[in-house]
Amino acid sequence: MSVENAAPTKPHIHIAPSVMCADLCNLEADIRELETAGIDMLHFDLMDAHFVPNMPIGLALIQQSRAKTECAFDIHLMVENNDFFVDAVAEIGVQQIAVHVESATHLDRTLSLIQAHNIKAGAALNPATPLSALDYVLERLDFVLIMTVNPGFAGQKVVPATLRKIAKCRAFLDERGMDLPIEVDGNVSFENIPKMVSAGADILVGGTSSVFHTSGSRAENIQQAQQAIALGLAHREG
Ligand code: S6P
Ligand code: MG
Repeated sequence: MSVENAAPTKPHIHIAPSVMCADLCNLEADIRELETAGIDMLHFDLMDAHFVPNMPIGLALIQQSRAKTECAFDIHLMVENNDFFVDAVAEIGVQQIAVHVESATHLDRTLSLIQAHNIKAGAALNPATPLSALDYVLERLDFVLIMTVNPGFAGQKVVPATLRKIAKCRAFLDERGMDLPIEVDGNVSFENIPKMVSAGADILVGGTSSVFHTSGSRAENIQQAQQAIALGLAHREG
């Protein structure tokens, strides 16, 4: 078959379970269950109780988890001293780090620092932050993280405007010739996944409203999330 006639490959949509929503007293068992269900990326929310008023996970937990799994580690920094935490998680061995544009005084420098560690660099945007905040760091980005709730806590309801923001972000990147993955985080529920994927999301952070939903086992929830992804992709492809 010639290359022209080959069927287009479906985009691979990642589900990244949010570790702060896992059973933290039995985390190793929880990670095994997620891996068995096909997960290959874990999302760690690193908060300092200053940038956001919470602190569910610390560096020691990330370090101990590193020894237990081959999954890619996706670190979401919600801290004031970004560069300190970038160096600390780089030392542990992680694959991607997102830094909030609202907290980074020297965003370009922090993104460069992440990439200097050979780690993928992402910029995270709060719901109210405009996409234009990305304009002068595009060359430094490996992905964009669109917050669909205000950061700090699991179990919140999606901020409605962020659903159209995902589509706007995809158009914004396309217009600038940037084929970057868009990660979405916050109330990525079974109901919201089709809308988010259809709008252009590539990495879905799964929390209490999907992967860790109390209505099913981890495997059942991941299967349900995958069905929701298929609906979103069908809509995306028109
Ligand atoms: C929130 C954090 C998120 C949450 C996730 C929880 O600050 O960045 O990663 O853990 O949003 O998911 P859910 O489905 O409970 O909103
Ligand atoms: Mg997060």
